[in-house]
Amino acid sequence: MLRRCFAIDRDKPTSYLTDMAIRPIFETPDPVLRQISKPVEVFDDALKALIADMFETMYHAPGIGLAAVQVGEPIRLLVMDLQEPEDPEDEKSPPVKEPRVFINPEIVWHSEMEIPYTEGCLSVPDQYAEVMRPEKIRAKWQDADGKGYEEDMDGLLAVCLQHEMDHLEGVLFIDHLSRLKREMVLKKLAKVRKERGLKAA
Ligand code: K1U
Ligand code: ZN
Repeated sequence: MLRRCFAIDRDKPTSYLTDMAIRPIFETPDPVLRQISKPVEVFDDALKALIADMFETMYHAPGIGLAAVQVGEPIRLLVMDLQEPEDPEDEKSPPVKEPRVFINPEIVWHSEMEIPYTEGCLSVPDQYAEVMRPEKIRAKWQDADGKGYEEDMDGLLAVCLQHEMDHLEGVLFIDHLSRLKREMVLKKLAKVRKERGLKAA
């Protein structure tokens, strides 16, 4: 079910922000997640409305990233907000909101050096596992108006962008695990789902 809500500033002439919705997130093993997403060619209000819905959906989940295909739209669009604590020394300090949109993203360079990070995914709910990825990347992308950007990234920003870009190729973080680890994660997921089903009954 979609929850409709109003924009914060009702006087703003941004019609696509006035009727944002939390969309259902597709979960593994749904074949929707295995599609190859198509490039975005039209930067219109419908695209901006989808972006607004994706932020609403990501913050509600909650998550730090979301690819359009996860809400059933196989286009090369993803949103992110790492929501890192204001004070890096104090995990409990309020998160800094930094919403970012990446359209038609490409990795133009990556380091040889790979690092591990314990990843999660809203399409593999409540499961976490260590994935190795290049430590540093240089990415280029477009914003919601089609303007181009290029940036060097590392840390969680680089990890999350690579994870979200995998979604555009129909790849999930569990695909990076050994068969044994992947089966363990999927078994745990099935157990959690069964328990939740029993609790809901
Ligand atoms: O489903 C997704 O693609 C979103 C995913 C992004 C991600 C997380 C960790 C490493 C790489 C990519 C998530 O947001 S999972 C949930 C999560 O990590 C989180 C949720 C709330 C607060 C902080 C983190
Ligand atoms: Zn994911």
